[in-house]
Amino acid sequence: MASTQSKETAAGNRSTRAVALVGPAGTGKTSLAEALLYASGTVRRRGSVEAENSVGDTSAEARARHGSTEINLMHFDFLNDRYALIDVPGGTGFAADGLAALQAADIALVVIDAVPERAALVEPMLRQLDELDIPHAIFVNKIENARAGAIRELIAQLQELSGEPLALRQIPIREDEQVTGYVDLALERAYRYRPGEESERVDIPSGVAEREIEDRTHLLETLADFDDDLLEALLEDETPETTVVMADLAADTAQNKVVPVLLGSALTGGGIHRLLKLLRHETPLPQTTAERLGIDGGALHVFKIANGGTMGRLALGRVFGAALNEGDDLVIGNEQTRTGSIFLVQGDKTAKQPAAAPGDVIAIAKLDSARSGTLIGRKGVSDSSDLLIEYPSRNAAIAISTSDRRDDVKLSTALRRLCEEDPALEWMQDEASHETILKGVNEEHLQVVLARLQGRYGVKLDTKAPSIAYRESIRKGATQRGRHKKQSGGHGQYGDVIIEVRPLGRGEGFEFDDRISGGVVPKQWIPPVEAGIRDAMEKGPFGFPVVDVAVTLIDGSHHSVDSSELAFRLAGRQAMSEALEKCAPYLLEPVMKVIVDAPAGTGSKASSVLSSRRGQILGLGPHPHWQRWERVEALLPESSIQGLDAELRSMSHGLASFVTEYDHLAEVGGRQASDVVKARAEEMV
Ligand SMILES: Nc1nc2c(ncn2[C@@H]2O[C@H](COP(=O)(O)OP(=O)(O)OP(=O)(O)O)[C@@H](O)[C@H]2O)c(=O)[nH]1
Ligand SMILES: [Mg+2]
Repeated sequence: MASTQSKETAAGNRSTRAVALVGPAGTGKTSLAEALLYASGTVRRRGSVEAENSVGDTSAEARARHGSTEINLMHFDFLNDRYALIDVPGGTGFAADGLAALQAADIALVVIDAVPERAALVEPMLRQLDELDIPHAIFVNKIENARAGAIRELIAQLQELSGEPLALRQIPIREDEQVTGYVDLALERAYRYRPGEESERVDIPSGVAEREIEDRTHLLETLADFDDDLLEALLEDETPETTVVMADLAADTAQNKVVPVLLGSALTGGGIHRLLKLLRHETPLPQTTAERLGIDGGALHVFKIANGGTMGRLALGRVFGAALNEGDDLVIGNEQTRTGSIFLVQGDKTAKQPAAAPGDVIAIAKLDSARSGTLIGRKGVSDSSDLLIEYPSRNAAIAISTSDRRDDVKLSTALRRLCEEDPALEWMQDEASHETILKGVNEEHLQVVLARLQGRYGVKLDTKAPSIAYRESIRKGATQRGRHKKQSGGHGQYGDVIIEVRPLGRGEGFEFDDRISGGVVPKQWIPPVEAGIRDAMEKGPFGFPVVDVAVTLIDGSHHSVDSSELAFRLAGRQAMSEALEKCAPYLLEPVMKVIVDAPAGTGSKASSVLSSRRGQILGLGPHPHWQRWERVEALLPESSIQGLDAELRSMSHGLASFVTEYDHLAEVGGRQASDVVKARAEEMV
């Protein structure tokens, strides 16, 4: 079955297969991409992330981190087929960059460490691949360092986490505490790694013979679950043909029924050739992926807008259906547009092409109305549509301002471009605090965004923690007169009001009415009195906006010449400011509802973290949908969210995550309140 796929593509109907490299941070995805480019003869020298000369991770931020901060696109040819690589960052703050691209891949390679203790890290990705129904294989990297027994333990753990049965394809051969080769369980052949070269075939060492039989039997039984003929053969004790086993593996992987597991090393090149062969035989064609995505009639799946390179704005995407030529008519929404210049991308290098083959992953210039997460249609053939992509919640925020005010315009242009290329990033102008707020997935994400703002756009920035939206309210009522009177030659100013202030229930806001009779405050000056009262409420006695009060204008007086709108506004403001001081004001803080998802066994630790941050735990129990996970719900002051992400992750091997939403305002008292009020007073000086 797999070989027919390749023949079809070789016979002129050439199409490119797209492979997404995913998995936890630092497992070696970018290194593996490098190893694949090298093994396929695409690059002559194998660069490395450590030496900062890899094809991927070329941005200043990725180089500095020695880890990916955005997706890397690469491609290579192997035995007359073309493969596109989409290398997705593993870091939690950056993984969202690959979400839209991952959906367009024909297969995902989940790259993991050969360390059983870290198996749990891969669970969220396995779950996501299952939800999206993306065929995938697992590549156990850094195999040269695997300790004895590691693979056996790792497979047992992974099987618990995987929705589909695993098909372990290889078992390690060890010599002197080192993994030096493997036995291929499907082919029943042994190979010894040769650094930088294809592995050489050797005899199956006697030491692994017993395990080979056991694991091969398990592999065959797994495949037999989906193949009645094979099942029959096994029951009859017949040895199945290798071609049958290989065809089953290819078909079952492509349909996401089984998950093959391969071993190797991106560093030494061990197992890479075997991996290339798996990609050749097991990766479905783009037509299959188009069906999975419901793409009819061909389209361009745009998964990212890139503004960072030397080419200006580029739409990165994958071609489905027929080939795409420069100048072809496309449809985005109701709009028609033409395909601009087409480029193949190799890390930070772009090569112009007259046309893109089906399945190619390309960059297109001048597709101004293209957005990431869009399926662009072809004129007269297909419509465009938007993809549903769930981006992670933005749990970190920072307030930024330009060090030099002249950079303000540059800053807003840069922010617009950065948010366009990174949907996990958001910026807003906070109306109450007048701060420019950047919101990102976590602190690390924001740090990289700041580095990009300064490095790529040359904007020098000052940063601080965003202000918390404290409010104040009153405990009791008061009656207060406010008189604004000025006699300074010519026209004087005169406004005089008496107001009654009383507290309202939480969330009732502000009410104003009047009981003026006989026109002591003429009608046209009552709205200015209300405006003055509202002015005073912008900064109450503690310096924060006042909420939940009612005010009645009960009396006052005016002057036939000197009274004016302004005079009454100032009188209203003065009366309200003085009244509030007498009304026993108190401080309110925003409280958020927080939902934490944590791996089983860490839920109670997560709730202690929340309690220690003044959280009120609402519940701790099993996760409603995910096995082996727990969910903690709590109410937590907004001021306690800062740093929560890092703390929760550090107690859960990086796995716990949370979402928040505004819940209510709650009274703050004691030391806490006086600290806030003091800080506010200093800020207002
Ligand atoms: N020993 C050993 N080290 C490896 C191997 N592959 C990668 N590394 C090292 O692991 C580290 C991380 O490699 P990367 O390729 O950057 O990992 P990544 O998965 O792309 O990481 P993120 O982009 O942060 O998700 C680097 O120091 C690599 O040199 C391997 O096969 N063996
Ligand atoms: Mg990487």
